[in-house]
Amino acid sequence: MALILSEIEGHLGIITLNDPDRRNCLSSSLIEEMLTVLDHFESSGVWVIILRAAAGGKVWCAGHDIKELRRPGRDPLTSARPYEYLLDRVRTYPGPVIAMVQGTVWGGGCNLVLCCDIVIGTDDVTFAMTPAKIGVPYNPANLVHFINVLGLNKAREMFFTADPIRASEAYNCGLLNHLVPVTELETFTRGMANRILRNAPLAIRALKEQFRLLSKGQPMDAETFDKIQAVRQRVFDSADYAEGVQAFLEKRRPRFSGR
Ligand code: YXS
Repeated sequence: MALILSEIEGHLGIITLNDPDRRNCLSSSLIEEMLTVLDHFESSGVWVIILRAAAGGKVWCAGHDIKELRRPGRDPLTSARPYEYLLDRVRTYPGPVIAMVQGTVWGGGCNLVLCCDIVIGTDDVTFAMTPAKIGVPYNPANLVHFINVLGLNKAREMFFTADPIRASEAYNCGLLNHLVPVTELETFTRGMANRILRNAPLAIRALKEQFRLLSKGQPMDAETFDKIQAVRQRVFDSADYAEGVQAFLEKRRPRFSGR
């Protein structure tokens, strides 16, 4: 079964996450399929994309495939990983990507949503950032997006508590552009995609690239980069990171020791 479904309607492309058994977690095979679809969309003249999950699932995306996370002692979030490449592909796709979300969104799934240009969700949607729950050393390149969108304090709360943010909260802090009833989600999202499609694609492409470049973090000096890497390495070398992953595999609560 395909983990990603795709359709093209004129200049509109639709991508559907379709691995409900594994709660649409971002396995390397799902990512590979999605990258293939994005390449196909680009070469087929798709100007606007809607990214959604197959109807009926309670989980929109369960985040990284925890079973594929690199073992302790290795950075689990290096930029060479296919996941980082996917985020970059979504951010730099030459046209807006609209996330159409319902249900729960976890960890790397939240980051994927944040990389989209517009986010439309229903009132049952929740977003949870989970690295602290698993013991993962989050990386600065991705943290910047959360700070940009949520603001520093809300981002801190979301990461420190790992509590899910409800739809109304996500709307109030700007993570969701629109909050719509579930029965109107598809019509509303398609309506917006069609309004964008009536506008000049080259102008929109240039706008998207400018928004991306203007919202990047400040350049980082070598000393700051080294300090951040050292802080993160302490985490991925830790017994707690090993415990976080092991607890997920054993379907139990992790017992963190701070070592
Ligand atoms: O037991 P089987 O083989 O059927 O598989 C189960 C789960 O193991 C699998 N699954 C996952 N496998 C790998 N990675 C995942 N993230 C993942 N999530 C789920 O799917 C099968 C069904 O899961 P189950 O029985 O737990 O479903 P449920 O409906 O009772 O609960 C759904 C969830 C989403 C609440 C639950 O599966 C869950 O808590 N998943 C993990 C959510 C999470 O913590 N995601 C963050 C992943 S780590 C990440 O994204 C970054 C590293 S970070 O955190 O830094 O951003």
